[in-house]
Amino acid sequence: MQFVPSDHVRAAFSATMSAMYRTEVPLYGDLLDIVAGINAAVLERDDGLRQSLASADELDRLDSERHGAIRVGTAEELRLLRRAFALMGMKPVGYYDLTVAGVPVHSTAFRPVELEALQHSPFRVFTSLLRLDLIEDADLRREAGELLGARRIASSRAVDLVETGERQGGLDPAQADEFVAEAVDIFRWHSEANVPLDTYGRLKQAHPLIADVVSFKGPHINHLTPRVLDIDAAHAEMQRRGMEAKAVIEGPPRRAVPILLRQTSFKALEESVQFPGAISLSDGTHTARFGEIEQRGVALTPAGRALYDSCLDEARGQGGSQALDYPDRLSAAFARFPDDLQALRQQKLAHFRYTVTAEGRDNGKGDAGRDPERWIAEGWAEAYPLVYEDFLPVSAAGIFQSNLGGQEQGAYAGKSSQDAFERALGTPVLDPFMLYEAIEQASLEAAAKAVGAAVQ
Ligand code: OOG
Ligand code: NI
Repeated sequence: MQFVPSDHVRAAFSATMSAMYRTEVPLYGDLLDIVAGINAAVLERDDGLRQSLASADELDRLDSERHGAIRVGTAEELRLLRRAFALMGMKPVGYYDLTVAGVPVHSTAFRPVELEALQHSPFRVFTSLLRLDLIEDADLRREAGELLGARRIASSRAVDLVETGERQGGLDPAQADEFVAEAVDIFRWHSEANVPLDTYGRLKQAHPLIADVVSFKGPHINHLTPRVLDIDAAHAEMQRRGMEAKAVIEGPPRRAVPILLRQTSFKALEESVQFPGAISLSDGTHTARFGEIEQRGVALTPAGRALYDSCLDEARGQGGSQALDYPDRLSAAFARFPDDLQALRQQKLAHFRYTVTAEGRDNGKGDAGRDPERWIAEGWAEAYPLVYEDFLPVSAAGIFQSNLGGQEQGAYAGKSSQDAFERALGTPVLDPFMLYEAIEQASLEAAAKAVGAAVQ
């Protein structure tokens, strides 16, 4: 049997989700327009960027690139989604503990991990698991547990198709189409709540996120985020259009060489919800879905990340991140972070991928040495920054908070629990740093061979 490559299933899933979300949240369509306009303008005025994106095979992925975010209630739900995402070539990468920011979840990102897969369709889903154990009120905790235990987020056909895919080692074209439709359905918005209005109120009092997860039939997608090449322009355009954008852009400041990830979002929409009651439906509202735009830069090594964290801490330590002078403080704190490609490479702060030029290939006989800086200086090789494919915990906390209508909350007491998360997931999460390192090393090996470096 001929199976559909998992990269194609993921691309279809990403496109279908985007189409669905566009009808559910029309403002998302506006974000896509903003991003398309800015990306076209940036590529038009910056030919160097266009050429380097084209040579790095990144131009094509740009238009379809996005991430989604969902929140699940139980280990069973998380495991089922892990299996469904696996059929789309997405694996759990990284562990994010949001309890330190007062949000009762911990999370991972399902995403493709290999270079070719990322280039084909870099879709990722930030997936959070509710930590019921952090609900203080024992009765409410039990009630929430029962509600979650009783719901089924996927149709039985969706579960069948996951099992079929696992058994066969893939899905044939008809099965893949049906699987994509069933999988997208899991993340649809349901405007009828699962619980009466007063239960919703009690859950919301415990934490708005608990109400968002427990009160509905499934893990509705709460945002889909396109990738823009100039987030400052996007942020300004959101404000110009009267969208309620966040006060500041999350992440690093604007740089000549963008690093990691910068994000901005508009406030969650107030949506009407019908709550079942003893006698009749009552009307209420809920805020869940919002819009976000992001700019992705180069992935940092552990040393680069440590420097990033220390610069960020410095800026945040001098006063809140919502203060008007924050962008200036942020830029000042990052002055000690090198801001050109060569320095980032030589100081091993960021990850690169090396490809050999035609000249380098011709050279491929003598001993070119093992030093990629020499290959570059001789014109034998080129280095491309590896795109950061993951998320940032401090930024994620800021995004959660601004969209739960909440103020910054104190941390939940203690117990970060990667172990418990991995037990719920049924597998360890992958270490993002190792994935970038593997891509860089593989490219170095291949380049070394091609330029005729001595075999070690
Ligand atoms: C996820 C928030 C985190 C990001 O881009 O950092 C996130 C959520 O609100 O469920 O999406
Ligand atoms: Ni997001």
